[in-house]
Amino acid sequence: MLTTAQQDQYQRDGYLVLPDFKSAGEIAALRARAGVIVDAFDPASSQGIFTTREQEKKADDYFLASDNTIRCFFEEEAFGPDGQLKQDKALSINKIGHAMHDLDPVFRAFSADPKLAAVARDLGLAEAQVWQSMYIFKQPGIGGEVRWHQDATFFDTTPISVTTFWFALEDATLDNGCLWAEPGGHRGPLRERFVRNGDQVHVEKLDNTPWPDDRTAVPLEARAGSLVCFHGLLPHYSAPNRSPVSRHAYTLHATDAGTAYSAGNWIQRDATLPVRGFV
Ligand SMILES: O=C(O)CCC(=O)C(=O)O
Repeated sequence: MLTTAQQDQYQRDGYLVLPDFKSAGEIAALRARAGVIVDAFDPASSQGIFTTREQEKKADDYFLASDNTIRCFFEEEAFGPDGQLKQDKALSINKIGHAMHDLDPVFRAFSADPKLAAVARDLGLAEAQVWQSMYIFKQPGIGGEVRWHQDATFFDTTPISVTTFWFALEDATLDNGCLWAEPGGHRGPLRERFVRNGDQVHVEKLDNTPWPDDRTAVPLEARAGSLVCFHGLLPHYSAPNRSPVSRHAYTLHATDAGTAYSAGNWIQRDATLPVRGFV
């Protein structure tokens, strides 16, 4: 599936952009399905917002219970001082997560793609296991920043194998908050580990290497339909979206079955919902 040059580029930079990976039809189906999920979402049922300290525990619980379900999360800036949504619900959701790829037939159809399985193999995942899906809206005006991080923080395996598959569902540009990455940064250490113990989570500091300077980061602008693949150790972030245009994206996080998946990872699976691959 990938050329030797593309594989070399991935090894060198820690990421690879594959334009025109998904068709307009596939994207339209996923976007429509996300719209239906948001439509059905009752904001009153959610504490998935972080506005006050007392709400943090509830927000943590709401987040942790989304591991193997489908839940909507608000943008942090979705609410005004009166606690009311500042704009329509459909323009207030930050993301949907985290098991649509297994639980929703439309998301499953998008995610179970032999082409994707072939790319994963070429990137070193001999037997991919897909743990998480996220539909990220990056809403116009209020789309939240995602700070520098490494995805291996959340999906620890020995040896490290997590690989991110990020699909641009709209053009991702400098204006609407495209991804930024540190080329070659995947050769650095894992800085933090996000550890779950029952309904508690904490972040372990593993390494004091500072996050890259924003000035050395490169923007990963991507046309709708592009697939951006990146290594689990690659430091990356995305800026807030202050533009009038949304930046929808869909991501999948996969590890290799031949590695040891940490019991401390926040998403675990059992026989009721076994982890699956791309096909
Ligand atoms: O889409 C974004 O803005 C951030 C996504 C991301 O960091 C990830 O999928 O790991």
